[in-house]
Amino acid sequence: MNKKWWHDKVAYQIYPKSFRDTNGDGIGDLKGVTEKLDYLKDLGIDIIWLSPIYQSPFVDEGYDISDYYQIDEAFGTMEDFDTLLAEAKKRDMHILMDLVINHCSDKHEWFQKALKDPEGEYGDYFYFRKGKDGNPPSNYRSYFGGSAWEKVEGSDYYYLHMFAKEQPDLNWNNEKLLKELYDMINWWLEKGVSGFRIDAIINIKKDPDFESFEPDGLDGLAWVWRMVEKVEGVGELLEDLKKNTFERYDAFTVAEVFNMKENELSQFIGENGHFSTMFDFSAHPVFDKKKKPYGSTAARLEIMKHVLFQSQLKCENVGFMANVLENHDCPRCIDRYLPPYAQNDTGAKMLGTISLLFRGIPFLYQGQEIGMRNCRMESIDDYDDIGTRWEYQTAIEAGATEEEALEACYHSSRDNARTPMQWDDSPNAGFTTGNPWLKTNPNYKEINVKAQLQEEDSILSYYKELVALRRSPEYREIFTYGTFLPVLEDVQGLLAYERRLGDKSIFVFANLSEKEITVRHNVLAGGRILLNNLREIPTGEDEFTLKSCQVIVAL
Ligand code: TEU
Ligand code: CA
Repeated sequence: MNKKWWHDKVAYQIYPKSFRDTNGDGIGDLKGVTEKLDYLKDLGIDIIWLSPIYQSPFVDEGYDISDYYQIDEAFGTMEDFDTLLAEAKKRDMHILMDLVINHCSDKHEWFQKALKDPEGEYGDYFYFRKGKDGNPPSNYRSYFGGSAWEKVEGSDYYYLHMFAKEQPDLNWNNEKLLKELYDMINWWLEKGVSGFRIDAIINIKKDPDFESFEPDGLDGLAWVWRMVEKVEGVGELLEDLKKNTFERYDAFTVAEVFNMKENELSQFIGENGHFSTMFDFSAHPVFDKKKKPYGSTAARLEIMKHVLFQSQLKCENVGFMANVLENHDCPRCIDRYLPPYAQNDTGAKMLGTISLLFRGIPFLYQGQEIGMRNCRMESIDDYDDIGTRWEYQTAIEAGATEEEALEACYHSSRDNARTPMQWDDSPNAGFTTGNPWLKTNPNYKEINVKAQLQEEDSILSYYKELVALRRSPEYREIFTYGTFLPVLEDVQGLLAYERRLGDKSIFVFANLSEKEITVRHNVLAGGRILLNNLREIPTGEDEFTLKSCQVIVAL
């Protein structure tokens, strides 16, 4: 395998709106990101992915872009961005932009022109179709609920939006549009960004017939991803995209891909893949609480183990996946993945260790390193997220009480990850001196960066050690290029694996269960423990004991 500059890097996602506000308007900004670069450097971060900072009406928090060449004024200016780039470079850190090119904002100039003349030049940048017998062209339900077709007032046309109606889908069959997108991407690469996180990219290929599907809900609609799963040929579009942009700059790309077809992995990642890497979301459905068959959270953890192992093995000879526990679309990982007995510092450290030492590119999400938690909101008005609002409304319409609907949001809302970053115990967690755009989690007095920097046993101190171990000159190679081998996979409640390179091996043993576990393995016979999330030190020649949620890394 040819070595690439990004193979051994550790990445961190920033959600700029909630990271650090420097001018008191309650909205995080680019100056705030620059201010915290040293903090991130100290944590061991090499690559920073910024969620969208382009000009946007913020219907979907920046994932609706109205000008790809402008920084939204809420975040600052292009000069602020250039400063951030330069300061990052000085520290040998890389910046990734978020590339949202499946759709743009309805306020984008292209769409404004298209609306005036759906049959004209710009109309073909989008998908305008005539309705059928007074109904939309097909029965697709958008990702955020409701029809994926929006009627153009005063005409027979509808336009396609797989996400919100303010996010019209771009027509990737239009060569002129592609040229505009490629030029834009290259413009950012010329500027010095190291690559992109690529949003919702699997959706760019449409079935031109827009066939309806058997309804899968009482609304008579079918999820639009049914079309994505069925249609062929996304690969050609992705290759063309890569050849005309990323490849020319040796850029790093990490794709957000749901609904990939079986056996296509080698086309997506690896030496000749469309992307450098893509997020490993294989454990996602296991924690979807609506999917009952998986049972209790403890049972789900056990299933997660097998699913993630499968995924590790599948990509072994193909390429690198990007390992994530959190992002801006998910609840916090402690609340989401861990059973009540593990929802504590020990459990958080265990999860982090498992994820960061897997083979692949680790991605941390802001606040994960201090164990930030889901946030309770008083009413639906405290929520901002468009997806949450729809879920709440649907629950109410289905007969849930307000309390029940809010409880569901508390567990699943994307806003759980979007509350302000907790820097210290001053008002609003040191995020802003003004009114934060989204409520600050009241637990910031206990959970914040400042306190954890001072505390040797904190989650943050542990993450620093963990990242340092992964990046250390001694072990960097093995954690990057070592193969992944499951260890004692059939032992219930134990998650263990080996990373092996040449004649060197490192083992990770984690006790997922509530009870102590005796591990029949001789790693500690003459072996050495490199990392341990508890003070209790396991010993034993042929076997050793791990407390509940204890994890050790041993050599
Ligand atoms: O997410 C794509 C996507 O499929 C999500 O909508 C996902 O289904 C949902 O968040 C699960 O809760 C990306 C971005 O990450 C997301 O923030 C955007 O809203 C979306 O694209 C549209 O750009
Ligand atoms: Ca601000």
